[in-house]
Order: sequence, then structure tokens, then C-alpha cells
Amino acid sequence: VSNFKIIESTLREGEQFANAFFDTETKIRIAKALDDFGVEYIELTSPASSEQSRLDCKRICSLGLKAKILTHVRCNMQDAKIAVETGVDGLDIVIGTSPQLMQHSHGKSVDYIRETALEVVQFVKSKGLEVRFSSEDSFRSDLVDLLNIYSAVDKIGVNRVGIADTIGVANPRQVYELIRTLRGCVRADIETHFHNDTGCAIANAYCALEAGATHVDTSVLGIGERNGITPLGGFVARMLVANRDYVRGKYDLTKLKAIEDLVADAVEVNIPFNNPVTGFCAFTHKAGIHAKAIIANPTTYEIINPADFGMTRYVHFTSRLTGWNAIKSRVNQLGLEMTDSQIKQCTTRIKAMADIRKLAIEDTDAIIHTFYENLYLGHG
Ligand code: HCA
Ligand code: CU
Repeated sequence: VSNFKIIESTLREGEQFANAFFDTETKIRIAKALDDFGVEYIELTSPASSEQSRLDCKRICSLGLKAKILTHVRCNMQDAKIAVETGVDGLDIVIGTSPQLMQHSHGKSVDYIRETALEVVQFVKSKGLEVRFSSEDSFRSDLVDLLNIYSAVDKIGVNRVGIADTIGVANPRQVYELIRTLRGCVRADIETHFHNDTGCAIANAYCALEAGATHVDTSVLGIGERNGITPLGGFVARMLVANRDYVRGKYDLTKLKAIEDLVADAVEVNIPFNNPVTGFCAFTHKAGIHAKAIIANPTTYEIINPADFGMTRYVHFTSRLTGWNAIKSRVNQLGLEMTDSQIKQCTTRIKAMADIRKLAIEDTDAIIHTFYENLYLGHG
């Protein structure tokens, strides 16, 4: 899978995260960091949401970033008119199409949606801007309704059509089938947006690309409504494994950690311990068997080279599961000289102590040092 683009929505979907409040300076810092990382698009909250949102949108458009700036608006002419005046490169238009949303959210019919979509798309195009039309809650929408609306906007030259799993209900196989079907019906690019309620957001994005989608929405750490959407970091990790040269060629992966720290700080959360790439233990190897192989050759137990992200691996050596290769590596780091048989004896002591209680690095280092000193006192 290659040739995809990221639509980074931390400053739109991410603003819908429970803890998010981005002041203007924070938005600018995040936008610049995403631009340095190399995302192709940055999506901003609708300027129709509030006066400050409108001002911030104009401000970010004036920064002269390499990334294209989009704003995300409801499918109506009032919102579209406000949005085209902000200086954005394009509009992402959205409206609910599932029976649930048509009934309980906006109360409009499929015919009404199609006609309004045509009017708004036409209008945005007449201003020379990019335009995407997306349904909301696509996976609970009627397929005939969807294809009906998408083919209509496709005929008048919409740039992208969007599929959104608003409620996180879809599984990868369903995603593959819907995108495959859509790919056969429109010539426009296909943008996709996946919520993560059942943990499928990265897999769904990947499957969508396999089926012919061209654009994927992400947010930093996945922040968004409820538990969020496809996270930028996990998604690029997935794509790196699929096509390393392509992904390294277009994104500066070494900037990922700093962007995540920036956003985590702004929304007052910690980086999850099990986060792909940047979780504190993402490159920690613990069991003796793993440590031995990793020390001999890192590809044995690592599909991602931490150096690609400017990260480092860590060989855990302070547990009952450790082995003498890990201890040997620590002994070398400490600048001590021991024979292999001495290291094996020392490892036995460490494991015996680790069976009794949890050891910190300092505890294990102390056992190593004591063992070493005793060798020279003659009672090792
Ligand atoms: C929402 C809207 C949206 C829009 C997605 C898109 C969704 O419900 O807040 O425009 O691609 O998840 O449907 O985020
Ligand atoms: Cu969403």
C-alpha cells in the first residue's frame, strides 16, 4: 500500500476530545509541528463554530505552511460561505446519512441531502477551493443512499468523497468491502475516518487503503470524540512496516515523539504505556531469550527500528526472567570486566534476589558491583 495522504485532524476532531482546549498559540504550535513532520493536510474546526475558531482558522491559513489547510463544515450554505472567506485551501463537508442521524440529528431526507450537497460542492468549487463531501455514520447508512449521493457529487467534480465510521462500529473486512464498492463507483479520491471504540481504527485505515482509499484522517495520540480516532503515530508505524522507504521519504518520523509530548501536555494526558513507538516500553526487551537474541541481532524481536523514530531500545536486566547475555551487556555498560562464567554466577544471584522482590536498576547494579568487588577480595 503506497501513495496515501494524511489529513491530520488534531485541530478539529482532536478539539472534540474531552480534555481539549487549544488557545491560539497552542494551535499554532501544533500546526507548525505537524507541518514539520510532513502531514499533507491539516484540518481545522469549523469557523462557524465560534468567533475565536474563525479567527484562529484565518491565522493558521496565514502562516504559510507547506501542508494544505482544510476546515470541516456542516453541509449547508451558511457554514460554507463563512469557511471560504478564511483563506483555507479546501473544505471538508459532512452530513449524517444513517437512519439514526437523519432522524435524530438533522431530520433531513436523502433527496434533500443530495441537493444540498450538490449546491455546496458547486459553490466551493466556484471559489477555486478543494472540496470533499462525506457522509457521517457511513457504516449504518443505506448503501444505495450513499452511492446515490456520492455519484451525484462525483459527477460535478468533487475532489474527494469521504467514508466515516463515526461510531467505531466497522471491522476491517467491512471497511474493505465498502471502500472497494465505492472505488468502483466514483473517480474522486476517497478519504476515510475511523473511530476507535473497539480498537480497530488503525486496522480499518490500513484496510481502507488496501481497498483503494487515498486519504486517512488521524489525530495525535488519536484524540477525538469519546476514545478518539486513528492515531497518527500508530498509523505511520503500520505504514512504515508496509512500505519503509515511502513513509521515511515523506515524513520526518524523528519528530513524532515531540509532537505527541506537545499534544499530551496541551490536553493534560500521559502518553499511554503501550502506545506504538513512543510508549515507555515500546522497545524494551525483557525475557532472557528475547534479550539474548536482540543483543545478537535486533531484527529478531523488532519489526520497527527504533532509530527510524529517533528512539532507542532497552534491554531489561532486572528481573527473574533475565539471562546472562543481558547481564553481560549491563556489565559492559558499567565498564567492568568479568569472564562469562563469572557473569553466569552473578546472573544466578540476581535471579535469586529477583525471585524475592521487584528489583530496580540500582538494586541490580549493586548486586553486580558487590559480586565484582568480592571477586578481587578473594571470596567471589
Ligand atoms: C462527528 C463528525 C465526524 C466527521 C468525519 C469526517 C465523524 O461526528 O464529529 O468528516 O470525515 O466522525 O463522523 O468526525
Ligand atoms: Cu469523527
